[in-house]
Amino acid sequence: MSIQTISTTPVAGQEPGTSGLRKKVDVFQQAHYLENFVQSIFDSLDSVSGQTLVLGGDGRFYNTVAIQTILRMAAANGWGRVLVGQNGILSTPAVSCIIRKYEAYGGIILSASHNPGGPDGDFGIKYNISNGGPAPEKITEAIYARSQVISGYRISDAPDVDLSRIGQAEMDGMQIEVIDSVSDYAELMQSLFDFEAIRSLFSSGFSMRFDAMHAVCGPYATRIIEDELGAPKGTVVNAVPLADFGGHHPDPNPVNAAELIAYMNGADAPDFGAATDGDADRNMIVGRNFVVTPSDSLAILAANATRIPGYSKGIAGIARSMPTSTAADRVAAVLKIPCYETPTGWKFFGNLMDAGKITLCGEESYGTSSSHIREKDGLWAVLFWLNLIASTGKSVNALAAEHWSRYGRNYYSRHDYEHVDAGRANALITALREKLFSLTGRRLGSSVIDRADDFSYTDPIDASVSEGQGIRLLFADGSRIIFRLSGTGTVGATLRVYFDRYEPDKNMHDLDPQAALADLIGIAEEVAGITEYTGMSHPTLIT
Ligand code: VG1
Ligand code: CO
Repeated sequence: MSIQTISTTPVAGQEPGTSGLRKKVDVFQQAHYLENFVQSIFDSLDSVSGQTLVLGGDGRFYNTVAIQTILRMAAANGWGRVLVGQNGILSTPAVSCIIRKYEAYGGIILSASHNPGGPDGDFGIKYNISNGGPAPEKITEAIYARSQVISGYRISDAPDVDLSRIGQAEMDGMQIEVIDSVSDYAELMQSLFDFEAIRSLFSSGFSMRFDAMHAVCGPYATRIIEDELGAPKGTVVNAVPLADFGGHHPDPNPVNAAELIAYMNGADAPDFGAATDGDADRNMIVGRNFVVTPSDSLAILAANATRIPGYSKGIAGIARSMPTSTAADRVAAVLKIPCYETPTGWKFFGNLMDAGKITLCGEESYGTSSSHIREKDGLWAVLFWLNLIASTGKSVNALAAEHWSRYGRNYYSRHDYEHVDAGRANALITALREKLFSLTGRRLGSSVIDRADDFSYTDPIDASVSEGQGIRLLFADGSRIIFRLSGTGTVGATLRVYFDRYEPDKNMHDLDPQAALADLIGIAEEVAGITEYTGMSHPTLIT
């Protein structure tokens, strides 16, 4: 076997977005496309010689091909050891867990997360650093810069490695360990939650449906919820990861997980429902006829954290992404702990966790997690809720209602306008940016804009600055409207408009969120001219 250097030329657009590089599968299939990007990752790191890399993906189409290429390139670039999930399968939280546990140098995750898969779907690749978290902007910017000047990549001509069996292999002096995809993660979950209490809950007849959406959480949820916690077989549905996710969009929100929602609204609904996304880092928590918003989920977990063994000593602080509702801020104020507001994307939480400033964090996009790893963690959130239900004896609905009556309710919704012409979407944001000054102090209906700005974040730990993170309209009564463009899409642009309104009055906690937010929704149209810019009179997705 020999190591070759293949000459190549830069490909435009290899710029990682909110969470890695995501493109259509056929883009990744172009000659040298994947190789260029992987070599750019390796070239952007300090010496990788002899280091350990963790490698796995969510099982989507092209996963198995890409894994073999990356193994050959890792060997040719002098990595000492690669820990790869059996059959190339590792969830995003599992990669984070394994990097930390085995003190690896970093990890590569093959996933386009909640984006659809299959030959006509999306593929993606993200690099995680030694703390287990997504590479910070300093590194993603270096990777992109490198990809724009690359002239060659190194690759071995070794044959494919058999990844179907757990065990060891060797490639050009590099050790390859095929590891069980679930064990390390399952062990970590056991160390955080009261498995005994959850087992008793299930043995007393508590019923649940976990929808793995034909994505990577299936094997994890089956092993932990059915095999270890004793939930009846069949509790986890759509449990076998499929290369095209069964043709669905593996995004656990009420629209894309409609089947679960219908089941939870039906006459025979179980006590508890949950779903996770393509790479198992997102989660949706569902009660009977009721969906917990992710922003509320973060706040409720924070308020109840001391009931959970892994957090019994309390939490140091909370962080939420800027568009996420301010529900968690109210809990932090009562607990007298800090609440940080970061730009969208998990990479901004890592520094705060490494410095011990926060324990829990979350995003409105169905992401919640804690400092047990450095990624969002879908199954962790589900186990947290199960532990909470077991220790309080209360239903999801009751836990949420009690939370609102104590802290008030944040009505919250996100409106997405997908597949917008990129030029038009950028023009909308630019026009808003130009109006910021004149918007401050303006009265719209019964609301007054206290402040209008473009969110900028200075990392409290390393002082790095991230600008242009979303247009914020902050109203005098605490309501907020936020506009930003997605950084994970692969076709045109997606405009996201986020609405957040606080309602302290207990008697007003049963409104339909869209009705409760109607005034703000009208103001967003008036201020931004969404219909005119996008050509759409309604959002394509409301969550
Ligand atoms: C979206 C979400 C963001 C999340 C990101 C990755 O990004 O809004 O909160 O961190 O996806 O999630 P954007 O730029 O499209 O709004 V996942 O589950 O794709 O790793
Ligand atoms: Co995801």
